[in-house]
Amino acid sequence: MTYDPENIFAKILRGEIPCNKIYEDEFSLAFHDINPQAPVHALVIPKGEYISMADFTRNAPAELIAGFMRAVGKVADDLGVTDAGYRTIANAGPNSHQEVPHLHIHILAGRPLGPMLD
Ligand code: DGP
Repeated sequence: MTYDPENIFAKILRGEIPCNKIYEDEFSLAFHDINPQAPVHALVIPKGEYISMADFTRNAPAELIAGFMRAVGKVADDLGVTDAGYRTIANAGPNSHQEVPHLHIHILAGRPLGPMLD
């Protein structure tokens, strides 16, 4: 599968469509999910053309991988959910119901989330 530069998160990264931004640095952008599944539902995406976690960890430079993962933890801290707890999810491929083919980590928090697969 090749990266589709017209996917919605690529457009957000290029500033072609708006997002409700939480955090940005040279490696990543974080913003609120448009269809929140919990009181806190953020998305963190790497700056680069990566479809999935497998694509990212195979092909991205180590500095970008480290910077992106650091951003996920920082966003959780900045949102104030670290102590109460939160869930991170990165869907990949059809069985996961990945809708947007640009790697993104969901951060879900703000209520008890229940079992992993419900
Ligand atoms: P996934 O199923 O893992 O690919 O999740 C994609 C998420 O992206 C889904 O929770 C809804 C969110 N989403 C889709 N389009 C937009 C958008 O234009 N803006 C924002 N902020 N979120 C979006």
